[in-house]
Amino acid sequence: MVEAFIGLGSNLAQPESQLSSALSALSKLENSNLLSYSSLYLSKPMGPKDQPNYVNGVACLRTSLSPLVLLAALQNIEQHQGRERKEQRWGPRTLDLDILLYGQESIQLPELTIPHYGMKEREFVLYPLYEICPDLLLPGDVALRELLDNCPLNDLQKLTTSLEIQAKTI
Ligand code: ROI
Repeated sequence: MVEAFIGLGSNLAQPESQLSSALSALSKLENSNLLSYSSLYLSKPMGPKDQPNYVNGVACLRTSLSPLVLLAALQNIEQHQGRERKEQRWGPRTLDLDILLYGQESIQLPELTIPHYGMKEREFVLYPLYEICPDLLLPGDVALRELLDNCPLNDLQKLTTSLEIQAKTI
């Protein structure tokens, strides 16, 4: 079993509900336990500015699914929640689920890069991640705290939405 961190994001079709449903789906994933998840955060769009603000969060999953099987499972949840693959690359989306980290593994495949290529500069990933795992070390012994110290908040706001998805207590 490894601990995988998943980034969640949405800026269409009731983003907070999208993330709540996605967390619920993650809690039911085969061969996996949802260990914890962050608060939801409101963030300014990275990329084109003519799109709604995003709601972002991070979840920690303990899983025995391989990285590619986990990726397929996440894509399945995205599709189920109305994600259209033809959406423009940096455009709005109903639900984005990214594998940020998969244990201490570094993976470079055409369809999957871990650690996620943009995560080290994205406030909407680093701050929620810090909330659930402040002592986290990324592959190469990079401290999350260091990355955070170099990452401006960029108007990131923690939302007060209360989520009621059952995470496994360890
Ligand atoms: N911007 C924010 N704030 N949050 C996201 O999740 C997000 N996802 C994306 C792009 C378009 C890069 N911008 C984003 O895919």
